[in-house]
Order: sequence, then structure tokens, then C-alpha cells
Amino acid sequence: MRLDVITIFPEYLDPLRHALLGRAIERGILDVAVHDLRSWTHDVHKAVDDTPYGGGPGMVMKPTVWGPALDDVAALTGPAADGLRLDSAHPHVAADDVPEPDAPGGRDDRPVLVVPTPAGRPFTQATAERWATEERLVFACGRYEGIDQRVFEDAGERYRVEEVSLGDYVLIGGEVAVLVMAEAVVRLIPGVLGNRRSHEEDSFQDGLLEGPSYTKPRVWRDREVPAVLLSGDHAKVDRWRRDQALLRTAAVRPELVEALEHDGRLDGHDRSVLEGTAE
Ligand code: 6GU
Repeated sequence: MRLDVITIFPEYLDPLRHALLGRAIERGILDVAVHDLRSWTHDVHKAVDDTPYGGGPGMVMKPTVWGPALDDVAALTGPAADGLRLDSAHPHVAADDVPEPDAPGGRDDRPVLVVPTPAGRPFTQATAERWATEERLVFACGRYEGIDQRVFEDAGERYRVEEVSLGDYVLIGGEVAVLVMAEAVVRLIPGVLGNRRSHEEDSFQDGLLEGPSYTKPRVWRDREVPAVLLSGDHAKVDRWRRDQALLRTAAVRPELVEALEHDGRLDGHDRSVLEGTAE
């Protein structure tokens, strides 16, 4: 997978090269290129924003800067060619070879353009799973009051544009959101996590939050590890873990349990655990 990030604060994205993501880069599973939006400015002040039409506070990022930046990153031309690693092939769509959005039979190979914004659709584990199978993800980090809307209408010719939000709060810009989303996506790529089972048992994988975990010592400050975990009975351990997951989810995210009930994904035992009548 190749990730491109366009931002006016390239140094904000340095953590992408550390830890888990850094290891994926070293092992050739992941390529990351961070592009300074100011490379596409045309004036001596390198202006990326201007006052909003219709008035009001703040500034809006300029389509005349974002448009060429997105063109070049899609095609890996101009200033965007710099980040290209020549030792690995990255299939991409040439500017004069744009596929139809719903080409019948053919897979849509336009990159996904992710636009982090509190006004977007919620980013969830399902989003991360969907993006984890993509060849290319391009992230457009806006600051100030956002980016001129025509940029995204126009980019629809070269990208599958998705405006997404991390939650119901406001960040200053998209950079930190990109770090969050990149980590959620990259850890799902096969070979990135050492232990394959470790994401099959994640929170959200089965619609539930994960229950508690324990390690040695068996007794710590007079607190014992639950006996079932020492029983060696794997079926009993699995059942206990699901019970704990159900109880935690019902306590902190009751709407997730309601969704499972609605989808017919709770059995009789699950219900008796939630009602407190299980033996
Ligand atoms: Cl994805 N971006 C920004 N700028 N603010 C946010 C957000 C994203 N999600 C919540 N607030």
C-alpha cells in the first residue's frame, strides 16, 4: 500500500515513520510520501488560503493550490514525483486514462482521497477494513475553515473522494486525524502485525468491545486472576471472554448491544448474561 499525505505541516506526519508503521515501511509492505502543499503555490508569500466568499471569520484554502497538488499526487508528477521510491512499482492512473466511476465489470482503480473533516461521515473499524485492501490512499489535510468545495467536486474525476470524521469534536487540522486513520488501516494489512489472531479478537471485530486481560503474577496486591483463565478449558475461557465483552459493552456502549440484538447476533446465553440470570 502507498500512502500520500498533502499538508502545510509535513513535520506533523513524522510519527508515520516510527514504530509499527516504520517497520511496515522497512519491510516493503508500506510506502509513505508526505507532500508540502506550499510546493504548489505560485506567489512569493506561498499563500495557501484566502478570505471566504460571503464573509465570515477565518480563511478558506485556495482551489488554485489544491487542484494542481491533487493532480500531481494522483499522477505522481511535478513536486509529487519527489516522494516516489524508484525501487518499487506503484501502479497509478495516468491523467489521460481516467476510468469511469462505475466501469461495468472493471474494478475502480482511482485512489481513495481521504478528506479529514468534522463534517464528514464517521470513520469506523469498517472503514479501516475497507481501506486496508486499497493500493493507494491519499490524505488531504485542511486547516483553517476548510478547503474550497470545488476542489473535491473536481477531484472526483481522478479519485474516489471520502470526507470522514473521527468523532463529534473539532480538531485544528486533519494531520492528527491522518495519523489515527493510517494506524487503524495499516495494522490490518497482512504481515504488519506479528500475530494474525491479534486483530481477529479486536474490539469491534464482532461488534463488541474487548473485555479485561490479565498476565502474571496470578495474585497481585491480594487481587487474583479470574480462576476460569487458569482452568485450561478453552471453550469455557472463550465463553467467559464473550460474557465479559457483553457486560462491558452493555455498560459503556449500550447502543452497540442494541445493534447486535437488532441484527439477530445475540443468542439465548448472551441474553441471560445481559439480564444477569446466567448461572
Ligand atoms: Cl477527521 N478532522 C478534523 N479536522 N477535525 C475532526 C476530525 C477530522 N474528526 C473530528 N474532528
